[in-house]
Amino acid sequence: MTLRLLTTGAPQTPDLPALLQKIQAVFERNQLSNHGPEAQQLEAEVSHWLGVKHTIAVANATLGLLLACKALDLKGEVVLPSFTFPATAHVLPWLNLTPVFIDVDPLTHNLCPDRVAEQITDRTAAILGVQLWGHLNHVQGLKQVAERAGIPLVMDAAHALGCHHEGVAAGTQGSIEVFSLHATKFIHGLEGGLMCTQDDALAETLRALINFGYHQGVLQYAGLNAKLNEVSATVARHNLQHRDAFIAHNQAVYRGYQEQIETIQGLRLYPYDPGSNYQYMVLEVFSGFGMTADALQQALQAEGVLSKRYFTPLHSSAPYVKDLSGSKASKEIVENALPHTDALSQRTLVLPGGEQMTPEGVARVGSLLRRLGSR
Ligand code: T4K
Repeated sequence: MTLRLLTTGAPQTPDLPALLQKIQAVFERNQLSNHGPEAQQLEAEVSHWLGVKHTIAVANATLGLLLACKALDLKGEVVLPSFTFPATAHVLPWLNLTPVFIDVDPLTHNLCPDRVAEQITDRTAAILGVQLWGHLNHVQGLKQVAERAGIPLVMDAAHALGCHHEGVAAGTQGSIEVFSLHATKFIHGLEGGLMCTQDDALAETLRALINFGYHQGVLQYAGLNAKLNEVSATVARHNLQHRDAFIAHNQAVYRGYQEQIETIQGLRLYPYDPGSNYQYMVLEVFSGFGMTADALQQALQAEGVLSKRYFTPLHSSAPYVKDLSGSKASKEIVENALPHTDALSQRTLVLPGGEQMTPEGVARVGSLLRRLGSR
């Protein structure tokens, strides 16, 4: 019997025949881009769902973050975590902004507001927080730190669509928050992103920046082309209709993994809050397991289970060590490693999740982990 390949990041697109009909209608309408009806509907639906005043669809979250920093006209340093996907940081050098990488909390994998407050100086232009794995508990704290310092809070909410904490939804707290609609995400539009803000003026600027800088037909900024096309918007709207089923399924897969993993020495499953979308099945591999995360990834791959290792510590990665040489931030990076970031990047592995995972699939991964751990 051939076993099915299980892959981290497998896209979820239910009810394909219905989706294909909707895509056909896009081509029949003959408006394929330039803020067409699908993009407009997507924005309205997301704003209504999250309770945020403005949602602006964008070509991907990386461009969304870049344009968020541009719209806020930031100058100087930006405080951000080192343990994140490179896109979070990569937008900064494009705008001549200097990243100040700080360590994350080893339990939540996210920024700790008190540590962020310690790093704020008169050069700090903004806080660039991340809702890594859809974790939101630190957002109110970050917002308070930003308000006290009189600087904006940009949230990289790439992982956090549909997540909420104590009644507050992701997308509603930062000056601008940016979600990803990449193929691997909870809700995807092949590629895509969403920029959310409660601020009318920022929303207008963002709308101009994604459209070459045209504001009400007048060229006002050196903008980009970062519009979301109509097919991507259609796919995202289609998937959005299935969001409750996605979350329920993700939750069931997560609980299945919990049962499988709780008795295995040296493994920890990332603890989710109930308001999460439960998208990522994040495993931490400690020395008690008897195998490193790298070795475990290879052993799983040999059995047809494709996991992903996240994240490269950005503070010591080539673009930033080189770009910052000579600056104060760079010296701190060399002199003080970020111990939690370094340790997490050594031990974190994301297991397959999403609609491909049946209870049998979860049991298969669980029994592999038990067998590999007891070697
Ligand atoms: N901020 C954060 C915190 C992020 O995590 C991300 C992206 C961003 C910002 C930027 O968002 P976008 O600009 O992308 O909207 C993947 C995704 O490409 C990336 O979007 C995502 N985060 C990141 C966490 O994961 P990679 O390079 O690690 O994985 P990739 O693209 O090789 O895909 C992972 C696995 O998924 C593959 O091994 C196979 C499977 N896969 C992937 C695709 C694209 C499929 O089965 N089918 C597919 O079509 O970045």
